[in-house]
Amino acid sequence: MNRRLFISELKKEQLDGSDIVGTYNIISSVAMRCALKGPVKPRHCAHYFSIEYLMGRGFYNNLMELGVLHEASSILAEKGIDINAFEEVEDAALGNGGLGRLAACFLDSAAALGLPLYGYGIRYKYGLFKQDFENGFQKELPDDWQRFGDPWSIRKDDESMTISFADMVVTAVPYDMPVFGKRINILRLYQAEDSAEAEKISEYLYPADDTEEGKILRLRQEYFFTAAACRDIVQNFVRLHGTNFKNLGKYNTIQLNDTHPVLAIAELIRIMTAEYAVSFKAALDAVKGTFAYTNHTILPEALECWDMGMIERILPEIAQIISKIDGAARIEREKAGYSAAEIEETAVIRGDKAHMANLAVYASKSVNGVAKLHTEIIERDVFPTEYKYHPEKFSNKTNGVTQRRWLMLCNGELSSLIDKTIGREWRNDFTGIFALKESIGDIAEKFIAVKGRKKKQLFDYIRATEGIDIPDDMILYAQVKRLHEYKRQLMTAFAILEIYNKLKRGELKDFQPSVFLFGAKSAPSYRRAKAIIKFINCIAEKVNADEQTNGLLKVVFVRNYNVSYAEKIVAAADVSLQVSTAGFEASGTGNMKFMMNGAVTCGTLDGANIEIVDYAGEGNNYIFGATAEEIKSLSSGGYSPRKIYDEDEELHAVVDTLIDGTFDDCGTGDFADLYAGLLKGERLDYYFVLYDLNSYVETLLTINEDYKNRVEFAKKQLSNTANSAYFSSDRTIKEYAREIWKI
Ligand code: 26W
Repeated sequence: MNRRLFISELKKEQLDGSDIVGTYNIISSVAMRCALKGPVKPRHCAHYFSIEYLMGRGFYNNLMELGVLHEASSILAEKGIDINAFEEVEDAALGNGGLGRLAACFLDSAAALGLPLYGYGIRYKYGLFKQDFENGFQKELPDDWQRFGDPWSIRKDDESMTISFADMVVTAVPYDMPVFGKRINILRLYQAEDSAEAEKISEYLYPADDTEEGKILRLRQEYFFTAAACRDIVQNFVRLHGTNFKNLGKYNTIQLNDTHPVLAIAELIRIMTAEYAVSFKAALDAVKGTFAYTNHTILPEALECWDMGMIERILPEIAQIISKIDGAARIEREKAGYSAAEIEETAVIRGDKAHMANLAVYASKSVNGVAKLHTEIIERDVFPTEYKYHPEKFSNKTNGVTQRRWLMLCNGELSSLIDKTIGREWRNDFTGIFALKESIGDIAEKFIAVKGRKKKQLFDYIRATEGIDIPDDMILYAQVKRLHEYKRQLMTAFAILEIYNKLKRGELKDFQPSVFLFGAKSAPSYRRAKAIIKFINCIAEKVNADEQTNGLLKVVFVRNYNVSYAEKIVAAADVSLQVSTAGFEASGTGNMKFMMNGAVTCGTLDGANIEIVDYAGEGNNYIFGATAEEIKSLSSGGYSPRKIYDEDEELHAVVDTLIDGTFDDCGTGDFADLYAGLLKGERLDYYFVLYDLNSYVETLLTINEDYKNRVEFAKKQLSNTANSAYFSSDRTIKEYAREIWKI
């Protein structure tokens, strides 16, 4: 980046502080002009295929990565403009949550490490909906993120591609978004054009796939971007290496982010066989050396299976190739001695369904989970046969998050405290953060002041945007993540009610004032998740209004939780709530962001929580609840939530608030349905909410007790920061680059 050029260019601009949008576009465009020497794709690189990228706001992050955030801030100040004014600008929310945000962190880390990693995805016109609450219920509003312009992307008309479906032809127009770091990588997002029908393909993120046309639209999305990306990669390969596709995997790896881009496997074969006269066998071999697959969840509904009939209707050639792959796999496995049952269990096509995870596993050179426990589960339970015959394919790559956005950018105060304590080297190599360890006692008081400042900033923001007043000195517990039953926000709601009832009965002497903060969006079609949002909003209303206790206990559900909100919350939180049913959360990544910013984890032994506690120490975190092993054995029979409900009157009372009129679900019947999910029907309390509730409440009360010794508690918090290097996506990307991509 030519910083002098940026500074001299920016100074020439006429900036009008009252025109936030105009100024935002000018600054961003100047930065782009100065930064983009037009990075050349190297001969040997890795590609990341993801149907979502949760990039968040680019402005501050990009200026920071370009090393001009400070200069831009002072130039603007001279012109009477506060650089924080651009907080108005929307996030680029082209993703739902974990898997999409991970993709963004990976691109950031690869660029920072100087590794060539090129992202491919879809440029949705409307990203993840904006969330509002109406009478406590979630309302979805369209996210018109391009309203402020999109100065950080460059449209490349000359590199457009024609993508053919049986019933329509679509133009894929690439928009290149630079990813700044030691090298500049590119996130290439395709926009569908050429007809109203075509434009629908890139109009909305994840169409509601509970309808037939929703499913077809999603299938079109998955083929649309992967076909364009494959063609781009093949064109580059042929230009650099000719048409000897045996070498394709030597110079290119394509990392598949979950099952959504798996059609790329068939498409790449189609391109080689249809356009370069490569034999199916040779194309299949080339593909096997090129793809790598990451699994991000064991939830059955996420392991996509597509009707072959549906694929045949819009992508007949692809359907044919999938059938040929299925045939080749069956023959190969029979020769390798798989039993008939094993051949069926691992089949690419089972019945009339294309099993995308099995296709990915068969045709990839690498399969990885995203945390140690998750990888054990996919090896043992999800792909046991493939693991038995090809263990060398499987590996763990524990997730990570970029400390540049999730510590340096969002918590400048803690970052400068670290600078003053151990110098600035940790900013270039995050493993240096470990040096903080021996100074924890010396800087505990300073850390308390920093945490207090971040809390005050957050509470001021909440007061201004939510109209809710939170006293600065409250212990801040945060549970911010997508709303899903397995993440158990409902269990936190019950725990809060139990604590509230104990306070009302005067049982909790010297209780440290506490505030529970929730942030979560529910999928629009997910009834129970939306019911839990309403339930928590009812609890917040009741608890916050109770004069007898609201000096001690508050509940806040912030609206439209997104990446920028997360930046404020992770910096301010004292306690990170990570309470998923053990065995369900593949990894979690919010847990790592809180750890870096000096929060203790109150959590179950699930996903990366296990590794966080390993690194930061059991004594510096608060673990409770059933283990994955216990849950697995309890799930096979013998668990009676009704028994717990009948025998524990405090628990009974809080669960009954769902049906005893304490709270009003406005006649939707949603609360009764939550109650039924726990105590009626076939899958009783499927996520073991009642099983873990009491140990959860005990753990929260222990935290409250420990917090009384604020300095000792601060040392626990700081120990988490000092031991967080492993959870940087820099470490994760180094593992992918060394062990899978060989770049
Ligand atoms: C509606 C179909 C569907 C269902 C689930 C699509 C995608 C999913 C997954 C939950 C995708 C996802 O975001 N998984 C999350 O990936 C993160 C990054 O690896 C992990 O940290 C989270 O544990 C995992 O839930």
